[in-house]
Amino acid sequence: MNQHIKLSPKVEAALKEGRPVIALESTIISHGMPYPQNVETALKCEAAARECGAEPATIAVIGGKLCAGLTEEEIDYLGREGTKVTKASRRDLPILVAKKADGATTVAATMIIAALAGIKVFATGGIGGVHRGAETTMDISADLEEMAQTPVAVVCAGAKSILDLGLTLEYLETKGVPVLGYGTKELPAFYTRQSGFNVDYKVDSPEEIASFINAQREMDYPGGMLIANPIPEEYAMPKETIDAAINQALKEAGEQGIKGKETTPFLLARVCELTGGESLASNIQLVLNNVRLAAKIAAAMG
Ligand code: PSU
Ligand code: MN
Repeated sequence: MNQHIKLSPKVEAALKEGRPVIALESTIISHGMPYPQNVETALKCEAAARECGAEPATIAVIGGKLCAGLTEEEIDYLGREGTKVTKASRRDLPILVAKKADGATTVAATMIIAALAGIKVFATGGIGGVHRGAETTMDISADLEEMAQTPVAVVCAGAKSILDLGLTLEYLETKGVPVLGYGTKELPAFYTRQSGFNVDYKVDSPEEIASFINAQREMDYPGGMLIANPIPEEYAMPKETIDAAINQALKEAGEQGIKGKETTPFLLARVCELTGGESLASNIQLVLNNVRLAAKIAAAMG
């Protein structure tokens, strides 16, 4: 294995024995949620994966090592340090490795490390995508390019409407990334089950999803898959509440000239503040829901 990869003993054993393993990201811990809910959620995700029969591999860069499987202390450290930890996407990995530094991995960087470790399924909350106004800013998350070239299936709850969901789907289509809706024809919009945009294929069981991923892997060409799993009905938020918070956050980002990698964390934090924590409770539940589905998919892949 790559000299820069470090597997935890549990992840290493599970991979060696061919047991199901799922990847979990760490930008969601340091930049996506406030402390201490970020650490509590990360630990709950690991427990939920195990309950559903998969070993969790929470992924981050620690001391320049590409780690798959973190200790509780490492998760606590990422959560406490929060935005002081480098948000690490594809372009940041070589620098962090060379400097023996720490980084909380985005969907893109988590996919890279998962693929290097031999992990095929990954659960997160929301993916990065094409930002609103990208026709002039060109702000398009590296997550989308990663799904086009790295063989990892990503389970998410759609994308937040801080993004342009229509353009995000167009981009994924161009890049040849299949977008599946679990029990739905419609792309969910993270806090809400509906977005007004359709996915490519509706799927109804973890087994069916597993068969698609296995077929993609058997053909041996690059690229991943996106599985959109709607937030459970009871935790979904009223569209008007969330739209108002997102529009306000976008307006403030524009006024304050927020750019580049700061954009997504800024918008996530403002939406959370503006909805007074209601969105955080929904966020936690949808992540857990995605972890359970990813674990079932990994188990069904055989
Ligand atoms: N969207 C969310 N929660 C998150 C993120 C996005 O609803 O935590 C994080 C993920 O780690 C994602 C990253 O990969 O933000 C995308 O950042 P950017 O747009 O800068 O690529
Ligand atoms: Mn960006």
